[in-house]
Amino acid sequence: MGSVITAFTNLFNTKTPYSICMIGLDAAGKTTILYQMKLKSTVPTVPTIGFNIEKFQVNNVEFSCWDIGGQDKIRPVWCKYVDTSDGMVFVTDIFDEERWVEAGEALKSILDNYKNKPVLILANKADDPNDPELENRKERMLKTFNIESVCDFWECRTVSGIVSATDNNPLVRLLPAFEWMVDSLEKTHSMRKRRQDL
Ligand SMILES: Nc1nc2c(ncn2[C@@H]2O[C@H](COP(=O)(O)OP(=O)(O)OP(=O)(O)O)[C@@H](O)[C@H]2O)c(=O)[nH]1
Ligand SMILES: [Mg+2]
Repeated sequence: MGSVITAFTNLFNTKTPYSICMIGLDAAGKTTILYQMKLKSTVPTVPTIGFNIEKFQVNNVEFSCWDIGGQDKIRPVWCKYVDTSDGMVFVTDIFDEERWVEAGEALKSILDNYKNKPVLILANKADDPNDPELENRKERMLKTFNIESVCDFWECRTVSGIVSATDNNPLVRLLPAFEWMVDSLEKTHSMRKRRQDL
């Protein structure tokens, strides 16, 4: 009975869904994160040829999340999905240093036409939250991306999409990252509304 009441309460408390788009190089971990958020478990994945779309909730806010394949032949269609989304999540492998330049260029090519919308960078595969080198690695990655020069509405969090020996609950870091997206979308939404009301 309790769970029926909770489900009913959640139904009426759910706010307008936001559409977000998750992009990033192939094998960065986008699909893994999508299903971790939706199913709260680690699922086996295959490379995404095209896209997946799923809904999940963060604090009663519903996200409709597009997960677009990252192989180079699919990247030209990213902008089509990004343009119609309220916010963008860029997933990158924090340990694949050899591909940071490629990832940064792919991100920049999208940001050229993407203004005033929040960008959440998930530095993924940071499986050990206590790794003392993580922050330094993140800073070096962002420096390679040269993010400051191309975007002023962004946040970067180190996360892991999987349950591992060093992280038995990836949602502990994933949830606050998506909460940043919720807050940012609500801010931009109310700013836009205020401008329309003027
Ligand atoms: N160690 C570790 N492996 C991960 C993590 N996230 C994903 N993986 C693994 O990385 C591989 C690629 O993950 P996917 O989620 O399919 O990557 P993707 O970004 O969706 O790739 P495309 O669909 O090709 O664009 C899989 O073997 C995952 O199990 C993580 O946080 N840590
Ligand atoms: Mg995928």
